[in-house]
Amino acid sequence: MSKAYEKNTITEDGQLLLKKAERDQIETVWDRYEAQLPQCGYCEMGLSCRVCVMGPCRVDPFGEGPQKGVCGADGDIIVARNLCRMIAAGAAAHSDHGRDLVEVLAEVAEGRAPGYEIKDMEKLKRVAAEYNIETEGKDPLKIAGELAHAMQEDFGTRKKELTLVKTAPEKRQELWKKIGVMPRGIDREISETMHRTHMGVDNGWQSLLLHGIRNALSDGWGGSMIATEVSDILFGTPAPKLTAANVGVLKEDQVNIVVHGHNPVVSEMIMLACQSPEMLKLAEEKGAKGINLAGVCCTGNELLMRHGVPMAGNHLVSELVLTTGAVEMMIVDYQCIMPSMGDVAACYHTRMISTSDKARFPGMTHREFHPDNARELAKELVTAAIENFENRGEVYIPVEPVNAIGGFSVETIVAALGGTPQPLIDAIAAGKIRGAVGVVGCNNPKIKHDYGHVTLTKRLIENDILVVDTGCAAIANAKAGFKVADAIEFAGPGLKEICGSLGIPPVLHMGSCVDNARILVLASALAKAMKTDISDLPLAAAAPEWYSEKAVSIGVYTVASGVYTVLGPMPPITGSMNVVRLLTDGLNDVVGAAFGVEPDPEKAAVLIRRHIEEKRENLGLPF
Ligand code: SF4
Ligand code: MSK
Repeated sequence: MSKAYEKNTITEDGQLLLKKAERDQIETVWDRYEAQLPQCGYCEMGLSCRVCVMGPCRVDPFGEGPQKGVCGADGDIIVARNLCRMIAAGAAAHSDHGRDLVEVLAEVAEGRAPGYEIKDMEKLKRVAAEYNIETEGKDPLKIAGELAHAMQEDFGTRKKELTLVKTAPEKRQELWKKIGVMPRGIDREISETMHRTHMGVDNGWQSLLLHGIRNALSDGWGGSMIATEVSDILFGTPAPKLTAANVGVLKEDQVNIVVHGHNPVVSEMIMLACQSPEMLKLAEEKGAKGINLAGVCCTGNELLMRHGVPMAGNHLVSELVLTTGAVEMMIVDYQCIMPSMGDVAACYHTRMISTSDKARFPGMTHREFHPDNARELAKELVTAAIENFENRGEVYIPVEPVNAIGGFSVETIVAALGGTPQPLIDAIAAGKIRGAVGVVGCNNPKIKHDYGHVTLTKRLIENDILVVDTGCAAIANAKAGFKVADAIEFAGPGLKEICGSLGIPPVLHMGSCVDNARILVLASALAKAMKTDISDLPLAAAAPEWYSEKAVSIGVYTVASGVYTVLGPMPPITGSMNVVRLLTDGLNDVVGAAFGVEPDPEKAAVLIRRHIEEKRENLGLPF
């Protein structure tokens, strides 16, 4: 294998398909990244501002050129404003996704969403109870309608605090109240960030960042949590399922349909259409042995968690999946779908379909999904994919898939532990499990593809640290073979013993990006059981290859929830040492946790292990 391909990705399928892409003259994300180098240093440091048209402005980090923008904003203000706007965009993306699910729930309640139904009645009642909705003897559709309405209220401005915030440990809630970051309406916090960062509004870098925290909390304990809870209600709470990952999940003799994006509202309907006898018969008539549905990114994770649908790849290989020539149709919704996908598909027979009223892409056919037409449209699209099978050219699927187990919701983990988190707490207290870490987030061409996730995860589990993961990190770890029961071989002796006795892998797949809310719920359950706050526990988080604004929001709400979080790529904040010091140290005194930044996963593992041992020592747990 040429060194050039090894430089970009550690995955075998990625390297082989990069070679194929070169042969087919396909431009990839890595080519475009190279073409951008050197990237703008002002922007990298967060020191450029285009908030208004007196600018754009930049502040010279060496102190020689201008130190203030035209309006008088200095480096601290500009960096803080830029970061807050990233948080707002990330929180908006997750929360708008959550809103879409609530709208489907409302339509189901009204009987206007054929094909969708309430799959988890128990969860519907439990979540309704959180919203103080009476459920006893009530028709489930009525409960669903009332819950959808109550959740919609969480998006507005009427309330003093979001409903699901009360599931956080009491000490944490008290702290948020005390420092003034208790999130109110989800839309309100986003809107207030945009207001505060307008020219001439909030010019205190500390007060800006404090509001950034409140905004991010409205995502983690609001929009994202709502997205996860409603997805479980509508499509079922995940339970462990056997699945597989890497491009080898595509099948040469079947119609391959790939779903890409984030929202299960579309992908669930596509899955049902793929399973229908009518479609399977048509596929057979067209010479295919079946219909193979696979995922890319988080809408794939949603299907993997609930149904074991396999994953063809994560963010950075989304273009490469198409270079197999084996994909009859890719159906996308929103978020993390590179606008280049249509260009790549045009070189093969692949049909590209966009489905969301809020996301268009060049080179794609737009077929909009709504709750009332989803079932019929899904069938129409699957039919078109089947008909495209005969147009296939050369097919190149160069690897065998790797098996994995997905579907570890909090409910499943607690059930595996015997109905209470106590056995996990006992294992942590005895030192068999030193602590737990959430490895989450994206890929980014600035870090060798999957190297950050896989190396960090490997180092953590071999040191008896349980890993839970989501998003593209979870797909990387599945491809690396960390998600089968036999993967305990990679684990240290204590973790091996515990996971071995429970029959679970040492790396637990907890879902999509919005499902980081599941990790919050788990951390909260541990803290409550130990009668303490999340920040006292031997926990950490990492986003070794993050790229997205959503990841900024996730990182901030995780830290604000009391969890030390190590980022791989440096966020654009180095233009302000005040902001850097606050985020990497000062926040410890404010929320009991802070950020670390370390692009080398070997070193990040050391930082995390040190942190976990320190927390253990503070709790008086054995070394
Ligand atoms: Fe320049 Fe200030 Fe306008 Fe930003 S807000 S572009 S720093 S004048
Ligand atoms: S898809 S946000 S690249 S994890 Fe959720 Fe992956 Fe990051 Fe998108």
